[in-house]
Amino acid sequence: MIDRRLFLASAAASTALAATPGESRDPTPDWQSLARDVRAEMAWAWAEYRRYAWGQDEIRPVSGSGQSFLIPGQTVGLSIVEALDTLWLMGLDAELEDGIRWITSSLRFDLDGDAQVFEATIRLVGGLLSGHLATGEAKLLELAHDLASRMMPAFDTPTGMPMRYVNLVTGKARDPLSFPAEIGGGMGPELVTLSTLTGEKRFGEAAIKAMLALYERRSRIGLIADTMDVTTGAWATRRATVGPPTDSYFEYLWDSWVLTGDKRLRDAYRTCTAGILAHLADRTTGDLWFANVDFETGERLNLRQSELSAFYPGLLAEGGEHGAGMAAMRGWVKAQERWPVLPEAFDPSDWSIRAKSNALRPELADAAFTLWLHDQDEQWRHVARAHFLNMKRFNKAPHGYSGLTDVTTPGAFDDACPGYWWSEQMKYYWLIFSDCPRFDYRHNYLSTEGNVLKGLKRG
Ligand code: DMJ
Repeated sequence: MIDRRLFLASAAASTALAATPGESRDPTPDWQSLARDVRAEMAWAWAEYRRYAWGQDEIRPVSGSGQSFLIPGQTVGLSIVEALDTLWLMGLDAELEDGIRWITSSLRFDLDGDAQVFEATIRLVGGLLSGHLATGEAKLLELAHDLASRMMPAFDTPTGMPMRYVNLVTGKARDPLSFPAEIGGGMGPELVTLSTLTGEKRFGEAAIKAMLALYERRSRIGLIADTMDVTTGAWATRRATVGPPTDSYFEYLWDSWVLTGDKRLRDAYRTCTAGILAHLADRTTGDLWFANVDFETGERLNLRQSELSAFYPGLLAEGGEHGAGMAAMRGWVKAQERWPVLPEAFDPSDWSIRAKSNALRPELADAAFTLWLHDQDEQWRHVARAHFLNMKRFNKAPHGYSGLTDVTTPGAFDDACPGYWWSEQMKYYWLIFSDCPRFDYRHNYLSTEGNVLKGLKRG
């Protein structure tokens, strides 16, 4: 039974930022008008990016300039690539054409620099693939194939788990000390999809091998730690968490099973989830949170939460643990009532803030969207609506949307709009409010970066 009081659960606001008043509690919002508002904000932000940072990885929305993100000193138009399928879903077709023109004329990957394999895969390979699936533009697939091919040498390790960085010209890989999200969480769905579209199995096979190699190194109680040497396969730390730097690993076990039907991945997901529910689940506050624990003994370390863990309730529901997902979301909704823009880290035992910035994060909107896809309960739309209205109120800077250096101080912008903003929350808001005719709400797949790799309805 769904607890409809969840959304209304209140926690006293303890910060200078107060939730958007009055209208955020409207019981019967006009979803279509909200969707139009989301689209208008996307179009406005795109125009600002077009004017002040065109072709740069990211806009600096306060100073009205651009900056590189993926490869120091180089730019790959990251924001354009990340925006492609969102623009298409919103029907911002002129903007989309403009972006594709830039990509086909200017984007290349023969760049002599070290790319972080995880980020380049989820953002660029994934963005190009979803852009290709949305538009049919062959050049986007060609570029995704070129970039992934340049990164494959990273997988050439004794364990099959990838190094963190690889030079896109020489193929020289570096940094063997890596994390579950980057080893197994950042490749599966993108590389599997690339294999499907190109017929070249090597991409998906490498990703799945890496995911399973990590899983084989789990502890007796079914947990993984958070740092590993990919050349030796030895753990370098003992902390088990559902937050970073492990988070997407669990997501991609499940997703890759759904995309490939490979039962080894499903079983691995189930074993990991059982270990998490048995040893990390914590109800001491009255809500369901997931603690950080020792991966071999299960001994509790602390209850500190990263904002990035807010995706987890959605994954639990997707993976068959709907009740646990609902329960876990309750705490996050309380956190949003307390801090309209969530801090990067906090401790729900005493609601103390442990890191007061917020890098314009999408995870709570992600979970609301995933839960809504799963059960169509209106309360998730309300959670997404509050997230959107709070973002509009507190993150809107002169030339776009910005992260915050301090969520308790109005106007404390960090002058950065991460690429994922174009691919994630704007898409989640749009899809949850708009009843978009270009999206298949029943059969779809969105990657960890929000790229739609299944469910785009063309023509
Ligand atoms: C995004 O790049 C992806 O959602 C990733 O899985 C985690 N972090 C960011 C957004 O916060």
